[in-house]
Amino acid sequence: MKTLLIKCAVSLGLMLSLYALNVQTVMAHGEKALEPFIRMRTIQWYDVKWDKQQFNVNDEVSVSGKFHVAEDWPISVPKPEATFLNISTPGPVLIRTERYLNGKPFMNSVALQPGGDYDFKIVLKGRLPGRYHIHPFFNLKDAGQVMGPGVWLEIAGTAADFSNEIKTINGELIDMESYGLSNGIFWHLFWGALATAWLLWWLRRPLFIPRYKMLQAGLEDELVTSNDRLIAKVMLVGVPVLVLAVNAMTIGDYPNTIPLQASLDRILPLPAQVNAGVVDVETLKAEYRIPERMMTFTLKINNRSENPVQIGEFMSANVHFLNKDLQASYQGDAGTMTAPEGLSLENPAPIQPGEQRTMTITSSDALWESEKLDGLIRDADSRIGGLLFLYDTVVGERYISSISAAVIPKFN
Ligand SMILES: [Cu+2]
Repeated sequence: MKTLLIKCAVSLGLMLSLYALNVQTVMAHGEKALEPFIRMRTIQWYDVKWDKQQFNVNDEVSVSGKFHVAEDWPISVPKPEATFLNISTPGPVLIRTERYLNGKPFMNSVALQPGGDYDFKIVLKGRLPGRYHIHPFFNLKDAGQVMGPGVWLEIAGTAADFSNEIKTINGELIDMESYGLSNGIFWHLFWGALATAWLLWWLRRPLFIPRYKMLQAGLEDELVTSNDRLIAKVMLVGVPVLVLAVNAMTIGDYPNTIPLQASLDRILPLPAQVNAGVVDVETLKAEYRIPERMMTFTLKINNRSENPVQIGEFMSANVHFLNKDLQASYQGDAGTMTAPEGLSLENPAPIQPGEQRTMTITSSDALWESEKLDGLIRDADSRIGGLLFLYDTVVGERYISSISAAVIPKFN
């Protein structure tokens, strides 16, 4: 007994110390758990921005940005026919008040078109004070969650100040924090009490064996008394009558209601950019060198624009590999998921107008490993996908290409 206790204490202590060592993993809340090919080749987020990251309870905060739905959608992932754009939070620390896709408000799940680009905006309101790690994310039906870039939000103030008042379609002002709460609790307790009473009515008497014996002795008529029959009849009639009566009362009290919506919103992708197809990028080959944590792409670039263009960034699964010679063009926040010198070009000279160039680019950083993207080479689907950002440094135009290729691993 004593040794068992010591063993328990030791393993608990070990678990706790591992926990303390592993803060990074604990904070990662599973965003790396999804297979790399799902994170890299489904929803490709870019230009995601928060309007502020420090605010008070009751203040509004919004996150907006864009995402590309990969053309090279993995064969084993169901097509994005029902997806839900949401915000991952540690509990109800914010409430969502508005949500837009391509400028259109939407309430339900939405079907996305592979190859399309979308613009989103979510408006939230601070509810509980604290410091929280928050991501926008897409729930893909039957596939899982694809996280957008995460940030830390600091909400100041006191929880008691939070108010969530809305005006209903009948013009009534209600507080969503407490509206209908007592009614909900009452009905749960009521049906719970009725069900318990019904069970107890039968359970208070001798149960299986005595009743079985009575059945064997031919006394089945005495097993169910006239009181039992009466109560059963009252239940049989009373419960449906009560449900229908209360339902009729509710309809009388609230004649104008909107049913819970279960339809699918149809929102088309943004119209193709004016500059779509002006700069063409084709991926010929991708190789991953495991010891160096280095992905090399062989690309065929065709510049049909009027100005020279340069490759500025490769982005996949929210990891940004930047060309160190062209960093001014990067608009995002250089947070933890950015390799500021992660991208190097075999030929750094700008691609001239009308030029067709086959070249290799190399993205190397420990992020391939720490973000568990290198697990790709052990997947049954070892294809990579991501966005390549090219910049026209003369007029500041940006060209985005979704690239994808099968990855050949090099083990040494
Ligand atoms: Cu996170």
